[in-house]
Amino acid sequence: MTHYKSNLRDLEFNLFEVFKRQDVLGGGPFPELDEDTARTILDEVNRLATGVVAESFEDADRNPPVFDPASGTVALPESLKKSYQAYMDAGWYNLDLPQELGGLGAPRSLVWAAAELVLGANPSIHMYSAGPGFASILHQEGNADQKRFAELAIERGWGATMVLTEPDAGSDVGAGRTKAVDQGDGTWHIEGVKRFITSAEQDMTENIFHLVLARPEGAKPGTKGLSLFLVPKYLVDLETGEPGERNGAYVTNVEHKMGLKASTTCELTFGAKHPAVGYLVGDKHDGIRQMFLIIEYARMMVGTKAIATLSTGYLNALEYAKERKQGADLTRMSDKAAPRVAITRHPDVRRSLMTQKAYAEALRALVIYTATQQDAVQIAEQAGEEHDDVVALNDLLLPIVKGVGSERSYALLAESLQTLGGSGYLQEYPIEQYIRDAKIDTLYEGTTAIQAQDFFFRKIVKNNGQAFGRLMGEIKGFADSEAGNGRLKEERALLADAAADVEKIVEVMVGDAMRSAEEPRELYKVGLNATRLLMCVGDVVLGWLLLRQAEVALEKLDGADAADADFYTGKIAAARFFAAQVLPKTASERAIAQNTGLDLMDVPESAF
Ligand code: ST9
Ligand code: FAD
Repeated sequence: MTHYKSNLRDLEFNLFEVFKRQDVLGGGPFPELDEDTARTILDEVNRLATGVVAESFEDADRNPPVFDPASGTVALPESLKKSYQAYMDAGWYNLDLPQELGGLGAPRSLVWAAAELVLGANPSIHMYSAGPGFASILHQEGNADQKRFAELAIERGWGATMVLTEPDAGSDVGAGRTKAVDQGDGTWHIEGVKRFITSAEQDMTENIFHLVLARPEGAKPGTKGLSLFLVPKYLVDLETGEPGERNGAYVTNVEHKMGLKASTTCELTFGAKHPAVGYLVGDKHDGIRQMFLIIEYARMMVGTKAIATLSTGYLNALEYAKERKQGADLTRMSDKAAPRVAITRHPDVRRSLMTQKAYAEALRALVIYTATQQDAVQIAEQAGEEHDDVVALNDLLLPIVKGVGSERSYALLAESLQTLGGSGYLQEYPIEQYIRDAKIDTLYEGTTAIQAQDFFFRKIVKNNGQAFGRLMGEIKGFADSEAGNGRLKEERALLADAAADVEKIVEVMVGDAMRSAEEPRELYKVGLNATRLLMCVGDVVLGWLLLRQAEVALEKLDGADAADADFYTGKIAAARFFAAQVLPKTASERAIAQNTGLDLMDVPESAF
């Protein structure tokens, strides 16, 4: 038994009962992957995840990687290496690689369902195993030599990193000072110091390649002056594939962190000892666009990691609550001889457990729903059909997956811990580690504030509200429909009210943004409300997805066997609970947004 409690039943419910992935499997770009094969893959990944992958989760936290400053190397704990090797040997990193690179080219809905299992079991294993994925982006964007490099990287199992952050360039990537000097022979020398680089050193792969944003001498300021360079740890003979000379990119520090300790977070120094040779990706200066191909994937990964952790946190809490007896039933509180009951009988524990369940399952549905947009992109690309609409919807959903997924999961993991009382605080149970490991999800790959601004300015305003309008149209259409056949009527009304609230918040913010053309300070109001909007839209989307699940569950409840009946009853209960207890909160958020003034911006810093 490991710490990890997966929820394969719910993943399959989303894939096959709600989002009907069997309709896209077996055809189009996925001719060889039918529903049975997809279920077998998930079973197998689940077996690995709950077994050997999860096995090193605690040990690698208590005995984290050790950095040797003299050699700039890191020794990972043996337990983690075993989990990594078993996962790589099983080959499931291949799921989303394109077929031309030896992958399965599976639909993204299946890819992210499988990813949830690994990310919930041991997130650093998923991150260390990202080399082939990075290589596929290099293959897509690179020149002929870089394509060859990418093929070698996959064949030989090299690790990889994404390298943006510097001490003075975190959220503000465009402030980066790392320099690229053209050597005139097709190579560049990279000079500078990057920090917080995940997986930049480890002792599990024969090579590591860094994808680095650096500014060519004389290039313009900001993100648009950055170019993307391939900087391998060891230079490679492209004919033989053998790593040769050590390149001048060295890890000069490994951070000591709150959680996610198994994953190395490194300072990476270029060109201090000897030149760090880099190759301009695709021979063109288009770095920020190229890097965002990786960032978009990584943001989806971070959101999925967060919700996977909440789900196992909830299931651990639930198991404990069913066993733990404490106190009498509330209705017999004055009867000192009344039998002691399991804490699941206490209304407040039920409130907490159902909040955890509703969010964990709604967020899982959000990940799979978003992934179905990515399936649609894969299908349209193969058919050569126009697919701008689906891309825009996927883009709109990404900050919700990342921003809302990470914030809600972190907050609710505290509820999971609370369910265990004082025991939750002990390392005997996994929840304190879940909380420490999940905090990073609100921070890296763009903090929540950055997700919120991306959501409003880029995904709503720059898109002229088109994707947002379509999403809200679908939600309002559902609210007005007969979904649930009369049995979800009140919940649909609550959804309609909440949808109207978020539309009003957007209207207020667009008004503020427009007025800022005349009065620049009005833009502060947008900044004050951006995270509020993201979280409110998140709740509306989550409420809608739970009600869609409840609609399916209501249809299937009659005639279901005992286990399924419990599952579907839980679905309906979670949707009703969320509609009644969470959705009405958008009304007060709307009132706050409408009343937002500039007072806060006028408070002197010295008064804080
Ligand atoms: C990090 C890593 O934190 C943590 C974990 C690592 C784990 C590694 C494993 C991950 C797996 C990866 C697998 C590989 C892939 C597998 C594939 C499988 C087949 N969307 O608004 P502007 C672009 S890393 C798309 O003016 P500013 C766009 O090109 C560190 N593109 O921005 C745009 O031009 P245009 C993470 C976007 O004011 C251009 O940027 N750090 C988007 O110059 C400029 O846009 C961060 O995330 C977007 N949403 O800069 C930094 N947004 O407009 C957070 C921008 O012409 N900070 N572009 O199209 C930000 O995001 C800032 O908002 C900023 C602002 C830097 C973009
Ligand atoms: P800052 O940008 O200084 O932000 C500080 C605070 O100010 C935050 O609350 C932020 O939301 C807020 N803030 C900043 N700017 C604004 C604004 N314009 N509007 C509103 N609020 C704002 N980077 C990589 O390149 N590669 C990696 O592999 C990688 N892995 C990481 C792993 C770990 C464990 C950690 C901790 C970080 C990692 N990072 C990586 C860096 C990570 O992406 C950054 O930490 C993150 O983008 C935030 O930057 P910062 O830490 O400099 O915070």
